[in-house]
Amino acid sequence: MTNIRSFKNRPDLYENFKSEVSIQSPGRINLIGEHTDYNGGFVLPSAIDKYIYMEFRKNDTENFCRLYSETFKTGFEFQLDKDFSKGEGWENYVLGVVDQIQKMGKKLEGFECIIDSKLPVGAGISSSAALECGIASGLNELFDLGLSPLEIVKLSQKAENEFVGNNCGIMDQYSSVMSRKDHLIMLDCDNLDAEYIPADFDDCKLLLLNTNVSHNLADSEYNTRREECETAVKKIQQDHPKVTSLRDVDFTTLEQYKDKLTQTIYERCLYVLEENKRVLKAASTLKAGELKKFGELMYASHEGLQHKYEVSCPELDFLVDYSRDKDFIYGSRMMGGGFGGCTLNLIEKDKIESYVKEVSAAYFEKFNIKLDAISVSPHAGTQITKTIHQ
Ligand code: GAF
Repeated sequence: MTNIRSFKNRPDLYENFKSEVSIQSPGRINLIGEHTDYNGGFVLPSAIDKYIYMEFRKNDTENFCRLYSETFKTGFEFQLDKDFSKGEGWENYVLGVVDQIQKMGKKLEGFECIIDSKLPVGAGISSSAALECGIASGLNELFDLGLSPLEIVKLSQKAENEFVGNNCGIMDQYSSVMSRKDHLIMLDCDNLDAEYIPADFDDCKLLLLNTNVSHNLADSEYNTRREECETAVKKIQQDHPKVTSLRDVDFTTLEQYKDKLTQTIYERCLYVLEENKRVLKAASTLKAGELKKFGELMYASHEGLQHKYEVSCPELDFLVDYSRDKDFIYGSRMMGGGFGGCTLNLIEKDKIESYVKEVSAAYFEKFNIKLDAISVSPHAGTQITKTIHQ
């Protein structure tokens, strides 16, 4: 028997809600360092000023929980004391987090939650991590669970790996929770050392162009890429037992294994090694204010993702190619897992309006799909905006 009952269209739940804890949980951007997190490598992300808003309250029951998404007009109910079966879509991100919290031995009671998301789904700005981390942060506050921010990050990632079944790395959850306003996080995903770099883009801004496509091979191909990298690590480990991830492999060693790996797996690894090098370089160009050099690294990252890692798609490639001869765009690349979602563009502020008009028309003519433009800035991670503990 399933423990979950889904329902639709209950605006009354939203209208009469007396909240005890309010959370805003942000999406994220990643300037460079894609598919490196689960390889123990480097990333350069930040939360953005676009959020999922959540309201929580206790309901004086031991086990009854009810959540409603004002955005999707769908909701579901479940019991804490029963085994969780899987739900549909967004329900699983919530259930996965509740499951992890209970597995940590933390005591929850019945609660209700209303969700209002301003993050587009499938755009590669990690609405799923925002939902997981927001639920974990809200329950932490409501029930005084004593979870640290890093515990929230880790349990949310675990929820996605173990309950949802996406073998994601830690970047999205880390940036959703740990970001600081106007800073990028130079994160070493091997040991979680983080350096906060001021995000000073001078006359430029970060512009997301949402392809509004999300090809359905994204999840399966993501897990395949991860397996390909792990296959290479296992091979190399036979002679080098200290190697635990591609982070421990240098270019010379990889070359020695070229004939022992398939051409595809070799290319995947080469991309990861090159991307890690690019992230380190990108961080130093940013600190030196060399934005044009930074932009070149973004283009190089896209090339690698397109040809060696093969996670791009025609819509993303079109947008990156379209920007190439525009001297007011310093860099452009696909962002996130790939196969759809957004490109991230470093563009001169005063050219944004006219460029968006031009590229939207060209994109529509080519694919018959509307392009969405979202201007973003690095912002703080998950915030508690109201709490019973104040
Ligand atoms: C997705 C994953 F969730 C991240 O962990 C990361 O691997 C990213 O794709 C690619 O860089 O957003």
